[in-house]
Amino acid sequence: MTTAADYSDKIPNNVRLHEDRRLQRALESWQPNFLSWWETMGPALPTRDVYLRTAVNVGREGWARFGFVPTRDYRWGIFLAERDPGRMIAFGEHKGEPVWDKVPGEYRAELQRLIVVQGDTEPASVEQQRNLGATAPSLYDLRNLFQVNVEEGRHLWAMVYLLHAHFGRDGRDEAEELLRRSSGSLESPRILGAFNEETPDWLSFYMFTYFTDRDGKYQLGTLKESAFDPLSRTCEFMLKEEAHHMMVGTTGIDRIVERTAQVMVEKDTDDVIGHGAIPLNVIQKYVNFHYSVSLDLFGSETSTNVANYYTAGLKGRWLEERRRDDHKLTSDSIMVDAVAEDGDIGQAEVSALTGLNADLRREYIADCQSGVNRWNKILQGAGQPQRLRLPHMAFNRRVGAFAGIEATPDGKKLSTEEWERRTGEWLPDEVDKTYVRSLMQPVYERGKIAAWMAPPRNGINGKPFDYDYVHLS
Ligand code: BYC
Repeated sequence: MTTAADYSDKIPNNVRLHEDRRLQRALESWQPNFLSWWETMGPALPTRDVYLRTAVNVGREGWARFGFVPTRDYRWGIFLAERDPGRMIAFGEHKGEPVWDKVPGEYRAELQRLIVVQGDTEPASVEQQRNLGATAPSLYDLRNLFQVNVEEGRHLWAMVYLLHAHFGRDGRDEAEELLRRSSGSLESPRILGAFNEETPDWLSFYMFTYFTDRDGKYQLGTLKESAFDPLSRTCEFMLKEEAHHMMVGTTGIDRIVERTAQVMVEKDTDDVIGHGAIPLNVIQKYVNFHYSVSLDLFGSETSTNVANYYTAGLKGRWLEERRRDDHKLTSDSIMVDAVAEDGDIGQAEVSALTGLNADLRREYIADCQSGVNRWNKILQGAGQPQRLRLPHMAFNRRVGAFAGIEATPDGKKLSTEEWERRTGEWLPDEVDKTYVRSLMQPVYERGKIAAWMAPPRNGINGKPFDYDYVHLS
């Protein structure tokens, strides 16, 4: 049994922090730095309070409570899912051995690296979304933005806890670095590409929560399999919170497509620009952008890093225990996307271990497709023949097999000159971005919604859409 967090503690937690004074003090000395980062890099819109979910426990029943909280007083806790005392390593060369409560010396550097990369994305997304409150389409959406932001803040705490508790001096230094790097900075950018892109408008926000947060779901899913049990338990609990972020992205795009389709029907035109909605071709360009930069987050098609992580037991596969193989993969192979010597886009056979990034990316792509199918059903329901789609794997890639070539969304290779001339056909250009930004006018009136988006079907925690989810100051 785990205990509920005590919210009278400086750092609410279910890890018995009070039993380790040194660790508690170290985290308490990181806390003011986190809070000053939150003040300067977190949500810029001043609010009195927001109707938020706060994690209080990790059990099946009642793991969170809802209530109005001033965001500056939000309490970021440390939560690990319950320990399974009989848990065994499920894959790699240590398969069948008991999981580790401590970091084995030989894997220290790799584990630290994985935790730092994961940790780096969390504050990055908060930074990217900092100014969105100024243009929220409704109080409901504004509240969801803040919910996502505070939980990403908590996920940073989750990784910082691991760094402080298990990686000594190096871990503490890395925890400071996580607050020092910043999204889009020239001198010290965030580690992964997608986390240095801008999220300047709400269409981008929903695309980000759909495509980029979904990479989070898959990466956390593989770290949940880790032989390092504290990492596994942390990720298991993070995934619980992550489900809401997925919902925000999926239904956010649903509602934009729904509104666009509605206007197309009402006005009997594809050209919805004059009517305040977002045209389907612009939505498609945003899909193309966010999907392709998120594909890059999976690393290269062939990677010795990922093979080493797997063999050592540090990072598994998505739903590892459901795979029907030996969970070692030493003699297996897998087909991955590749560019042939003649420059053609094709496939190559590689060892299953080095192809694990491609394996995970494949799971991710299938999941992304399910959203596109939903949006197309909305179009179909409105009697519209147009369809959205995911661009080809090779489109707009900067990491992996296709980093060196350019291709159309259909996967046809292009020369660099042609790519440069035609990218505006496939990726948002200045005209698209300016139009989308022009729609971003705040709607802070209870029960009202911006004209470019349909209202949600349900509110939060049983409350109606027209609830006063946010009190502005
Ligand atoms: N940008 O061997 P390779 C989330 C680097 S999102 C820049 O192909 P590997 C969230 C790579 O680090 C989930 N650099 O890749 C979402 C390596 O550098 P080193 C975040 C990149 O190592 C929304 C070199 O290129 N979690 O949680 O097999 C809101 C060769 O790479 C990129 C994780 O990613 C890139 N896109 O796999 C909030 C899990 N890609 O080491 C949160 C932890 C690769 O040679 N991370 N590089 O200096 C990992 O598992 C792996 O580090 C990666 C890369 C999957 C990212």
